Amino acid sequence: MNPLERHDIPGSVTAVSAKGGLPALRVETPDCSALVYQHGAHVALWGPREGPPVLFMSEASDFSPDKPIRGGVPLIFPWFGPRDGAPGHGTARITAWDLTESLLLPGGDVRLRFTLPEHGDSTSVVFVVTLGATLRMELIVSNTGGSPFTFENCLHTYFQIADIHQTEVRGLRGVSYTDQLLSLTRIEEHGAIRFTAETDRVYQNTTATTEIADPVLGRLIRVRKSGSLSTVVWNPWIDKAARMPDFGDDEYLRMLCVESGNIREHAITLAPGESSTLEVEISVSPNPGS
Ligand code: TA6
Repeated sequence: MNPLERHDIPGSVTAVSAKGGLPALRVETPDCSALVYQHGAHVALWGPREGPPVLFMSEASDFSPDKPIRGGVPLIFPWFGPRDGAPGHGTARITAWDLTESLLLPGGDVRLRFTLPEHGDSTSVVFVVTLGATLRMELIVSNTGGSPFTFENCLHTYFQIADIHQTEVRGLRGVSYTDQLLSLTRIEEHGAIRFTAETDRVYQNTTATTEIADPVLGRLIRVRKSGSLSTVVWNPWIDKAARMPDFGDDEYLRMLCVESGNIREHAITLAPGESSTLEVEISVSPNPGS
């Protein structure tokens, strides 16, 4: 019995046994096709019904209960990055979330609501995803305990592109970043970001909407966010791609992460009873010139 079956909506939402036998929901709306796993409440596929997906998924990704899925939108909580003796990028993305609601909205969009099961701290964590012509995601953390709670969060989104050499990221001009490879801080971005090597940058104190210009696919992917002061831009390039067992050696050519969250100095501290919402909306427009 698929634990998600009771949330089926005929013609729109179908519980399936997806890769690795993991329970997932296949979603079809008038404007999009999507696949959302219970594991990590992970949006693994989203894009227009015709044409290339907007989210990237590695052909080599693991689909097992104790591993993160390499692609789509990993939900990063309650910490970002490595931590001694604990899973990198936190535990939320390797936990099976509870699906509490599936809703067919007027106009045909589908809304899914997941909650993170008991996870050893005094917070409630809810993920709401609305699937349609745009992909809208909200990660809502509430402090249900009696003392302050500090955490990092991030929607670690993998985008599909045609050729990293011809792709650029716009919108971060003037924003300073930390280069994770050089651990240099406060380098100011002077214009559009282009890629010629491994790129791992944490842009801080920015609420900017970013755009990924893909002239080969002739599309502009727009990433609008709220409740976020950090944007991470990452491409593993050749050597790191080769070191990642769940990632094809040449897949760096066809993917790019633009991640939205609150990390490092922008970690969030909630007082008892307080909540915070990280929201990201992804949209795509044709842009032959890009
Ligand atoms: O967001 C960039 C980053 O922190 C990179 O340093 C790289 O490690 C990437 O996340 C992927 O992390 P993962 O734990 O999913 O392999």
